[in-house]
Amino acid sequence: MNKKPYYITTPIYYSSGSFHLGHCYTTVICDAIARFKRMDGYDVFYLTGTDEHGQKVQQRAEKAGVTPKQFVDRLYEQITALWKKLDISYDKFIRTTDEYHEKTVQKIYEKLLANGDIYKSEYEGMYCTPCEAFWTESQLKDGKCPDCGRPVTKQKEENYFFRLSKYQNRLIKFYQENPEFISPRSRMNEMINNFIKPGLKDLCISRTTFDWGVKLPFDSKHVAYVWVDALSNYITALGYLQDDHAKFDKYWPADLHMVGKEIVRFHTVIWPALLMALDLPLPKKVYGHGWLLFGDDKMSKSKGNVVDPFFLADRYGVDAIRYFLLREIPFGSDGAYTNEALLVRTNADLVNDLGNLVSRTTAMITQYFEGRIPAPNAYTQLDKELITLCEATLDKVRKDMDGLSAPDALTDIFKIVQRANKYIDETTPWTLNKQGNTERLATVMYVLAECIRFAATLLKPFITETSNVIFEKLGVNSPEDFSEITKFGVLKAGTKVNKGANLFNRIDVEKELKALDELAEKQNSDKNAEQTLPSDLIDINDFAKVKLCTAKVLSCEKVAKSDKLLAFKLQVGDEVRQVVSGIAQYYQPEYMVGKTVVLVKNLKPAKIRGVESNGMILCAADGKTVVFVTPEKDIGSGKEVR
Ligand code: ME8
Repeated sequence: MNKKPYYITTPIYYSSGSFHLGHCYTTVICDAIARFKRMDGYDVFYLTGTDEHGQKVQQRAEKAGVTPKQFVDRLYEQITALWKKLDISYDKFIRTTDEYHEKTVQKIYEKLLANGDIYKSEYEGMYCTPCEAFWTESQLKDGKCPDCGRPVTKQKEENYFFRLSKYQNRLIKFYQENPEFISPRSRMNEMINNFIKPGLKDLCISRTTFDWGVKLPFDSKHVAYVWVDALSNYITALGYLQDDHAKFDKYWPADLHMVGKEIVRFHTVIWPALLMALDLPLPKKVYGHGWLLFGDDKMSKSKGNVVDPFFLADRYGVDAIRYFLLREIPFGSDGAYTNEALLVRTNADLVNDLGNLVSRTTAMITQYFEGRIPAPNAYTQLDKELITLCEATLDKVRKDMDGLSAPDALTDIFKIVQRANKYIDETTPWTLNKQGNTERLATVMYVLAECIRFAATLLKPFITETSNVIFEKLGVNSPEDFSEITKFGVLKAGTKVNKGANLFNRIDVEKELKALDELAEKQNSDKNAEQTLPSDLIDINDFAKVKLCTAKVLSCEKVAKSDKLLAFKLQVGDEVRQVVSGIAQYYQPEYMVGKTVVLVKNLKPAKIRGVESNGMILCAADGKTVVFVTPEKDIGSGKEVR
């Protein structure tokens, strides 16, 4: 059977700083959607990547003393390690420095030019470098960037422009005909009122003030505007305008561009207009999710309030983090991160509800039925209530996920878990055991094991590791799709369960919060201590690499055809060494004979003016003169200096 294609994208991440928990939000949500759709029978293509060009990257690289490419390579390593840690199942990772992408961006510019959508003109505007965005005076907030609140600079350039204004009416018509295109709905009004109604201005789509970007094929003094470069990734990754465009033919238009609310404007105004100009179909939906806040502020590197996802995942497990991001924040709105919220949520849902259900059930099957799932007998009305709930949940979760609401989906899945826990209290299996009512006890155990199987199957897209562990405990293979959760009664009687360790360990919230505070305090004081140190300091291990010792000058002569160089024969303990030193202007050779000098002993040998030199004589210099360094008393040659 031919599966229906489903193309989902995250934004491509800026490669100009490190990555924090806020960044993980978009990616984890898309991952859950992608995994859900795959299990639900779709042929999914999930794209993510990095946005590696632009002035910001160039500036940061300069500051770090590396080339822009070296700089973005480092961040690429970091982000792919992060996605691996968080078990992100992307099908492709695109980098805007990939050659195929750069070439295709050039072709896109050529196409826009050929279609008359690009023209050259002078531009003056207020530019926010961190956001790589031009603003008009009226769009500024208190004279600053309306998105990030940082100062903007006036920039004037002769540039190429995209005829964005030409697409204004077509855009409005498209929004009207596709009311689901911008979601949630509130963001649609925001776009129309703030950007479209005041009138769309043509867009400056080239830059000359820096060169870390895609060169325009028709004018190599200009590089492509990063947003055109970046937005194009959604089609270049599929092979658009390339020899192999099978994926483009299959997956475009995208089913879903998931983006943070601050970049909805780029995705719902500029991107569709560019696609119209390229005569391509438009994506089906752009969803602008809310922000993960820290305190009242957006979590962001520049605000210095970031939470390190590596640290959290190592400390609490990847699924605790995935679960928190997917469950805690009402989808579409902003949500605050606090350590306490994470710990409380983990304890309540993962330890108490899910962990307890699985450990109680596997323990009871182990105790009462020698670890083998028993065959059920006649179902009671109570059992049927649970069976109906299980069989109805996939449809509910599917609806939740169609609305892209992971919190609702998880709430519905956990209804099975909570109902099953309550069922244990209602049926009191320990009493049935005492009464010797094995028949009823067997049915209760079977119902519980099936409830767990339903819940674990549905949880697979969300908490990937844990659901696999649950299947190991149930003694069955982890399913690839949802085909076996339409009907109750799939588990085979006699299957051997493995109780094993707890899924999650209970966290002592108060103690843990204190420990986290102490860790944060220590980190801050370490950071402050680091900040007060000059950046060129080395530590003792660096110094220990340099081996210094005393040496006695046996002979000294001028190096032929050189005004500056003297060649020394030095006694270094038992060894005699030849060393060349540039002090001929300051010392006569005969003066040096018999003197004790300090030698860098482990310098790699070098040939200076054809003379081999094995070490370096230490000297002090003040710009006018040079003097050699000598021990205060005679101590002999070959003695360590430290
Ligand atoms: O915008 N809470 O990249 P980016 C929730 N390169 N989401 C957050 C967040 C927070 N505190 N901080 C960041 C870019 N994000 C461009 C995209 S696409 C053609 C180019 C989300 O690295 C942010 O909303 O700044 C966005 O969805 C993603 O992280 C990447 O942001």
